[in-house]
Amino acid sequence: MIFLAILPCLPILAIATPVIYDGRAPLSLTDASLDTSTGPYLTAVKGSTQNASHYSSLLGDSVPPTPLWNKYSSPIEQSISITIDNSSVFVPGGAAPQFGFRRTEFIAQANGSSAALDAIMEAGTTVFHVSIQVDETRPLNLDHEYQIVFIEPDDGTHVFEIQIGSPFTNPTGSLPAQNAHSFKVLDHALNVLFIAPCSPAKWHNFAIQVDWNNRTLAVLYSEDDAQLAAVTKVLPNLTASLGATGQGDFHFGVLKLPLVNPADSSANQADVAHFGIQEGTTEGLLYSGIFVEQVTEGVSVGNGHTIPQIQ
Ligand SMILES: *[C@@H]1O[C@H](CO)[C@@H](O)[C@H](O)[C@H]1NC(C)=O
Ligand SMILES: *[C@@H]1O[C@H](CO)[C@@H](O)[C@H](O)[C@H]1NC(C)=O
Ligand SMILES: *[C@@H]1O[C@H](CO)[C@@H](O)[C@H](O)[C@H]1NC(C)=O
Ligand SMILES: *[C@@H]1O[C@H](CO)[C@@H](O)[C@H](O)[C@H]1NC(C)=O
Ligand SMILES: CC(=O)N[C@H]1CO[C@H](CO)[C@@H](O)[C@@H]1O
Repeated sequence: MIFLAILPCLPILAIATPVIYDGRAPLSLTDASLDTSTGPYLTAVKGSTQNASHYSSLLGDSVPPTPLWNKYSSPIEQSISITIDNSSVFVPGGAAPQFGFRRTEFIAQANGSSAALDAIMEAGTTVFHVSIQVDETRPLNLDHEYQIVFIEPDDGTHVFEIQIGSPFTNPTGSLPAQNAHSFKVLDHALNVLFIAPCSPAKWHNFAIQVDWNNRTLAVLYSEDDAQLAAVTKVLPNLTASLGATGQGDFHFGVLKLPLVNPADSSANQADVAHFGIQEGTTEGLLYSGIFVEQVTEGVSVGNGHTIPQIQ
């Protein structure tokens, strides 16, 4: 009896809400599966001259994933390293190489299709979970804008976005911009909803609750093993489109915008995808804790706990 009395209260490890997409890299996933886009990620958005495993890798037990979903048991996932270098020039099918950007992004997919997943993941009210840690061996240059998590419908807008660095401006403003060193969560109209200082060696845990019918957003946040808590109210996001037009691929990774090149024509200076200054350095971020859930049974906040949908 005494034994029972002193046992700690063990939390329930299962996530209660239906998980629609689980992007927590299984321990069995290998870099070879990244090359072939086998598994939870489509890895096509990268430099055209190298395989995906040149730009991204699975970290096994070398960098523990966010403790939020991995604290009370052996990790259920491995962290992912996503990097860019000067060869990270994406060539969209049939279009001009994007010499203005450097980018490596993973896209959520299920059964080899992102579109089929989008239709399920982007209906009703769903919550997008992602944890981010800086890669201290490959620091970002925060004079640039980095778009690191977003949902992109066909019109190229973002339903929401997580950004770090100095927002691109033409002409270039004073650098680094205010809050360049913080993560920013933006709505579809690019209003900043939430700012989180970026600290080394910490997991920054974000969750974005999206109501796809009423077009609202709410943001939850925590660091390391602290439970997620709402950091905004439910906010309107009415510039986003309704229905299939408003659905798009769920991206995470490193998309680095250029700085304006004073030597370019004014038309080219405004063409961020194809022109501008890039240093060509190797830079990266670490990801874990990626999944999408329905809110029918609440929002998972970590350590086995859920809270009701943010109202
Ligand atoms: C990409 O991977 C394939 C299959 O392993 C290999 O044959 C090819 O040489 C690799 N390409 C580069 C650029 O390393
Ligand atoms: C980076 O790549 C661009 C485009 O291919 C090239 O013009 C530039 O010289 C390269 N920069 C470095 C530092 O290698
Ligand atoms: C993927 O396939 C499984 C097994 O057939 C199915 O249960 C699941 O709904 C599919 N997911 C999507 C997004 O199509
Ligand atoms: C969504 O909007 C409908 C009416 O447009 C309203 O009845 C409902 O309460 C709203 N739901 C939320 C979660 O705001
Ligand atoms: C936070 C916020 O209110 N964001 C925007 C959501 O969409 C509407 C469009 O109607 C904007 O006016 C809001 O600023």
